[in-house]
Amino acid sequence: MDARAGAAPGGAIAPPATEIPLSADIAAVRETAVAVLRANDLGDITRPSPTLYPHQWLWDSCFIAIGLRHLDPARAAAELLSLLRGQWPGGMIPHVIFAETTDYYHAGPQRWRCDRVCTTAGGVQSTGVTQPPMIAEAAVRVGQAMSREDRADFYRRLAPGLVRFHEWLYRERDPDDTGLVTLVHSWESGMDNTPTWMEMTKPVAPRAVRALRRINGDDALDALRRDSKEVPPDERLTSADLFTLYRIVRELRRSRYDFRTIRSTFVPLVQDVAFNAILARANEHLETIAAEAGVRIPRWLSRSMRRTRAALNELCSDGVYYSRNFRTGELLRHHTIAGFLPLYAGVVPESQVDDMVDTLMSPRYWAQYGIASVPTDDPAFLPRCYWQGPVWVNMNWLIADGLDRYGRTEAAAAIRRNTLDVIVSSGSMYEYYSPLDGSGAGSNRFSWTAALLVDMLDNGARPTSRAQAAIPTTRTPA
Ligand code: 2M8
Repeated sequence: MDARAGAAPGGAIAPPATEIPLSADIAAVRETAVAVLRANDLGDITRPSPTLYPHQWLWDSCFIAIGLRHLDPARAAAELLSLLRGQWPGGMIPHVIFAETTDYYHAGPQRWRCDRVCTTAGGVQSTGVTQPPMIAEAAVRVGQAMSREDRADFYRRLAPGLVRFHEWLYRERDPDDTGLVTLVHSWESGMDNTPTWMEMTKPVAPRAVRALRRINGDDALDALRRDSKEVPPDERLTSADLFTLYRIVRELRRSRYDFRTIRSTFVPLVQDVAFNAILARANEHLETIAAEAGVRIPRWLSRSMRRTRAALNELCSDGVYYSRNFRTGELLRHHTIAGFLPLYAGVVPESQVDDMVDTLMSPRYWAQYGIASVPTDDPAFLPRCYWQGPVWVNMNWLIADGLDRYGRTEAAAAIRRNTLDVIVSSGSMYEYYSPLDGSGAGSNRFSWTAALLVDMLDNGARPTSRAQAAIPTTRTPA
């Protein structure tokens, strides 16, 4: 069942910030956020963080554009249009478009070698997989901040590539017309080491990793990695998991990044619930953008897009949404933040919404600071480890947006307030935060945290006075 009829219309910009003035302290935190965005700006792309992530990431750029629209709508539009530079002739928009920099990234072009094995954008180096299709959402948000003429021009430039991207998603990744697209790597989900994906990847670990695991010697691998130089290793995924992800990239490369070939390899294939929920919402926005730009959506694509909404509900069991193993059809029964994204898509039947909100607001997910990416009582929960427990600002933003459209505006406001509390009391733009004590973890000076803070503040959300009292007097410089 589709609950859209009961949901409030989405996408409208909330009351302008000018209606609710910022206190000096909050204005200073906002300035820190703006400084982070400026420092990470490489011209028409923004890197997620200055050290750990020196290139352009697909969904990062979308969240970044959502914040940048408040500062400079034209620059925000450029951020999204720049994603098309990396679009492959078949339509895929890669998850990372490599910038011209010598800065080290652990999964750089040499790991992918895309232009040696298949036809890529040419002249632009990228990875061979994609990421959650947030572009249409971001484009609509940016469009709302533009004049009618500027928006029409922006949409005309974006729409043809965006339609080709959605065509690619269905043609290449849903060849059986299930309505759900299939992912070939956890990096495509954006939630790299979430327990769902780790369950799928563990069995395909490289032989050496499996041997070391048997003798509890996985730590020996730590010396071989460089991504944990900026961030303590226990805030990242384990070395064993990382080397397994590298192995999967090798296999994808051998398959020339072609789904029909990948299907016949050992690569784990997942119909990821969060990715498909984001796609369902993106499809709605795509229709708006294409109509305004005068670009036609092929009939077959419209049919596929419609199927996604219904198919998402096949992923629900006893009121919980899960990802599904594409090969076996089994639900991957891990409770994680991904299971709440159907609220963002607006596909959760009205009768189920309050139960989901109660779960979200229960101490399992909402400890001191919500919302934990893995429930706090789950054996896999680690409060400061990446996608295995920490609070992520983008997840909170998406869920709050969905709740607004369901008319659960109080719950949405509580999530935003709580998100602002956690950022504001740290005083810095961390990649993620512990749900237990609000301490920042991962990379500091992280762009989407900064951008979404600006977006929430400029749309009128405010932290509590408790958080304002906790603002540290010395902040990490941007
Ligand atoms: C993280 O993922 C990258 C690989 O894509 C990495 O760890 O190197 C994830 O949190 C992902 O969602 C995010 O887009 C990326 C850049 O912020 O970092």
